Amino acid sequence: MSNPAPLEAGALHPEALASYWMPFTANRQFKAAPRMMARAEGMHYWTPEGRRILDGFSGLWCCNAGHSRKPVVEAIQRQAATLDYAPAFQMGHPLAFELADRIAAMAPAGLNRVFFCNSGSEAVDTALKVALAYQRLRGEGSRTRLIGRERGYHGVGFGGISVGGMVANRKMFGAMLAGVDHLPHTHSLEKNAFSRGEPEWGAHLADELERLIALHDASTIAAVIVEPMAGSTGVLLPPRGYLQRLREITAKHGILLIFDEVITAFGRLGHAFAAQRYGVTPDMITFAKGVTSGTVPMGGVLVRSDIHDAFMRGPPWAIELFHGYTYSGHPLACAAGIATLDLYRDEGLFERARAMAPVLEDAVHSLRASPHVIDIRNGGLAAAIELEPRPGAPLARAFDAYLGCWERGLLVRQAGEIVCLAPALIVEESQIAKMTGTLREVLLQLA
Ligand code: PXG
Repeated sequence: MSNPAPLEAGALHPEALASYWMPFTANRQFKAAPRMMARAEGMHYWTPEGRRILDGFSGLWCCNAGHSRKPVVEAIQRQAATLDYAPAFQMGHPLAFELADRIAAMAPAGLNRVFFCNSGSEAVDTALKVALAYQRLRGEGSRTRLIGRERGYHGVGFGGISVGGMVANRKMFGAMLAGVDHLPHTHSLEKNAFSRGEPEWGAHLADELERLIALHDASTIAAVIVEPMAGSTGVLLPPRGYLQRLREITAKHGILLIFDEVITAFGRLGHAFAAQRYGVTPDMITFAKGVTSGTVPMGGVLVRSDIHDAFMRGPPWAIELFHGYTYSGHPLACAAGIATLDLYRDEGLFERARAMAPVLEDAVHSLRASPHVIDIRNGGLAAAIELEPRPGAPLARAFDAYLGCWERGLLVRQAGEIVCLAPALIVEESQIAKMTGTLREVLLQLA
């Protein structure tokens, strides 16, 4: 891989730095010492100064096939020059149908209708709306309640933050959706610290759904939404048997089960979908990120065919679902998606993720004796190292670890007091060793 000539550094004047209000960012800290990316290829980024950064986080959990892969780049270029945009409502273009069909073919049996949108947040709001509308169409219109989970992340729309369970994402934004309740999260340092893969303890936490049903009555509950593996909150693997229990309870009470697979779909856990890894089939699956390997924004919802079919009524000219986005099934996203799925298949990347998972597991668990480490968790190509908070300075230690890695040429991600790794599925053993080697060095020097 060639090291490109340094780009012009410092080309931005201070007003340009000020103009952009950055998302989920410490804006003042960033603008005092910007961390910019200029170029990417395979497992690496390059900064404008030409410094090479090993990407330990697939961008933000999304570039699962590695960066700027030629077949994907070329497909996007070709598509932009051929059909830049087609109206998404009352019109189509063939690639959207082809991609939907490809995704349906990879999904668990029965989940074979695909609604497209542009992000994980939109996918979640779409799934919640379909759940409410479906319950109404089948004569269960009193089922308006939605159940999420503590520490869940379902994006930043009002639906997603309502069912989500991360306090900082919720507390500033008023009452949100009415009629939402939450299951308890499944994290227990006491019971499960340093588990390898899915922890032994915690399946009984799914029974809390029975308690919520006893409180609210099943006739008021439309759907339960969970991430099969909670990502943003710092990689919480499902306790063994937990998802099966959720499936049994929801099925028994006529409640839809939605898996939010924005992070877990497309290889992160070594399968097309986490539903397949765990052998549990939900009623809907949300996806985004990896579907285009992060190259063009795209999200979507996989829906059970009979749920979809319940909408197909009324005169033939009637619009069946009053929902959609200008950019649903955007041609560039569809071209990128098809080329990405080809890469996953042709390079056997999901199998590769399964093969590399034990390498990552051993590597991260070797950090157990490093200073400040109070838990290490892993599943597929995702791992988390939880640090003891610095007394009197919450989040500072993990942020320093993040900056220390950046200074040493490694991109990781901070989630609260947790440092996360989620390399692309093309990662090499030596690169995993470099990631944990850098982390070991950084941990040793942390205050
Ligand atoms: N659901 C889940 C499970 C997610 O992880 C979203 C919905 C929202 O997707 P959009 O495309 O609207 O951002 C996500 C996004 C992190 C991190 O560091 C995680 C996400 C996004 C950015 C950073 O863990 N997840």
